[in-house]
Amino acid sequence: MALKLYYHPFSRAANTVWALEEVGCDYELELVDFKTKAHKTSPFLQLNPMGKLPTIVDGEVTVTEAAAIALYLADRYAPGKLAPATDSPERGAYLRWALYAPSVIEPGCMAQASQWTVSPSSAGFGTYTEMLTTISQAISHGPWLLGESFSMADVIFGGTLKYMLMFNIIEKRPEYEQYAERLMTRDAARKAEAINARYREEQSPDPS
Ligand SMILES: N[C@@H](CCC(=O)N[C@@H](CS)C(=O)NCC(=O)O)C(=O)O
Repeated sequence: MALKLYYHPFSRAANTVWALEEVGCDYELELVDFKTKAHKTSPFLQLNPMGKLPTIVDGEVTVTEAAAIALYLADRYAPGKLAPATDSPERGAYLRWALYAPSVIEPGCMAQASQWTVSPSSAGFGTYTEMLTTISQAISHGPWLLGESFSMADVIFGGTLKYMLMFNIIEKRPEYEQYAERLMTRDAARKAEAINARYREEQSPDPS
């Protein structure tokens, strides 16, 4: 049975399509109807009690959380190619930047956009300025986060950065935009974009 991605084109699952195209495994998309709130009722809630996308089911394995899904796909279907081996010296940087996206970039941008007042020493995402500088440094050794080797960390970190740029919720630094353009030179990124664009023509964003 092919891996199933619970999907909506106006969701983080769009980036998971890119991750799937990168690893090249067989998969099918299960379009979740946001209008009827299918993701907030059973049976979907049994897969993901958060009622959120993306969620994948791969045989007996269910994985939620966009970054975890992408890391799972790389380890399972492209080890040593899109995921450095566990004993590789690149493994630390790989995990660092892959997890920096959901743990710092996402909440850091959200905090900035929503004017949250939090103590930067207590909040794990620090200050907005520190985050911007760290992103600039991470992509400065390029073309990719691990230098010459493209990895799933670029799909996770880069996909998050592209989203923040697209929705104007992060400063548009030239190096960010150049990195986002480089990401779109990947065949898998372009193929995913074509799939997502096709679905977007037929669907509207989450009405809530
Ligand atoms: N932490 C989750 C966030 C998932 C998430 O918030 N997904 C949104 C779409 S981008 C969603 O499913 N929203 C529907 C809802 O909560 O009603 C992840 O990284 O996968």
